[in-house]
Amino acid sequence: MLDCIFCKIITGQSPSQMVFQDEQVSAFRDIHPVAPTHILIVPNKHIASINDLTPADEPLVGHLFTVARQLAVQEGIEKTGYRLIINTGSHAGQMVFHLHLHLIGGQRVRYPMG
Ligand code: DGP
Repeated sequence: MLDCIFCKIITGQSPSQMVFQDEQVSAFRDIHPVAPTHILIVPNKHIASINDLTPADEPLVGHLFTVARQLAVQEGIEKTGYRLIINTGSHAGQMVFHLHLHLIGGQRVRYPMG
């Protein structure tokens, strides 16, 4: 997607603090962190939201979660705990319409974010 900021980050056209990338997903630090660890894990292919997933995406969605777990270990927060959030649509406050998993931790998290 030409006008998608996350697509530009994934391809390196826009800067980010990338912490992980493979053929399926990318993970980079949120520009407005709400906790010491705030990482966004995104599919490399453009999927606007959970509403746009198909059964064919199930392995990709599973991979998003195992990468989140791996990054929690890398950040040293797997034992203290962390929150995973996926906002979908306007009532949930989704601002960027490229599916992303927020990985938030490193301090006691408050509701709803951080
Ligand atoms: P959401 O409300 O779930 O759509 O959250 C989108 C998040 O994306 C928000 O926490 C801020 C973050 N974000 C928006 N633009 C950029 C950007 O250009 N770079 C980075 N690293 N994060 C961004």
